[in-house]
Amino acid sequence: MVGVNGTGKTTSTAKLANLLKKRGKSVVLAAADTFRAAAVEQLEVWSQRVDVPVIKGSPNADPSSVCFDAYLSAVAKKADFLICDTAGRLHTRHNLMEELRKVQRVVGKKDPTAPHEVFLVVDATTGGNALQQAREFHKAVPLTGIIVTKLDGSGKGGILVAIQQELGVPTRFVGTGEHMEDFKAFDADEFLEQML
Ligand SMILES: Nc1nc2c(ncn2[C@@H]2O[C@H](COP(=O)(O)OP(=O)(O)OP(=O)(O)O)[C@@H](O)[C@H]2O)c(=O)[nH]1
Ligand SMILES: [Mg+2]
Repeated sequence: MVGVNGTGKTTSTAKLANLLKKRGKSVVLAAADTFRAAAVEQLEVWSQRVDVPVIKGSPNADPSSVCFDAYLSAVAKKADFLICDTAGRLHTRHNLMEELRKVQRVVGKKDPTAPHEVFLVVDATTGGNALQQAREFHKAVPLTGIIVTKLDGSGKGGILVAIQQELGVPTRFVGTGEHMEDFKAFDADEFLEQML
């Protein structure tokens, strides 16, 4: 999970874990936001609600090492999915975008096909800046999908159309509130109905 600050990465990580678990899949979470002290705790609280294990590192640990350890742990547990919650970062900050590339490289050492998905979490109320975010993140770590959050707010998420058109990155999930169940697979027809 990648994205700028406060878009809903941690919440979406937990919601997605919950969705997968309900479908009978086993999930492990990686607390790769080692930047903010409260971030690990936030993910831990969610993981208890969802009832999935969370792998964390020491404070200020390199996020790529947390993801690497989490990968090994997920494989040892024979988990179906590992979801890594990364720290919010501005798409204009080169060094922070490099950090994401490193996560990808390090996880890729064990499995060159990993990460199998990279989801950019965008806030529906952001408007046109979401396209710029998508461009920059896509350059750093090729995105496989978008999760659009806060569709329960004032934003309608029209920018998703531009992201799909320009970058070919499809929207995969939508967040429609702060609760665990406020999350579902993206439905283009339903989305269009709401836009019009
Ligand atoms: N209304 C609404 N609020 C949401 C949704 N998704 C997340 N939020 C709220 O947005 C705020 C930020 O969510 P987080 O999951 O902490 O966002 P984050 O991207 O992990 O933030 P950083 O790690 O600080 O970058 C929280 O108050 C969430 O409850 C959504 O779909 N709808
Ligand atoms: Mg977070």
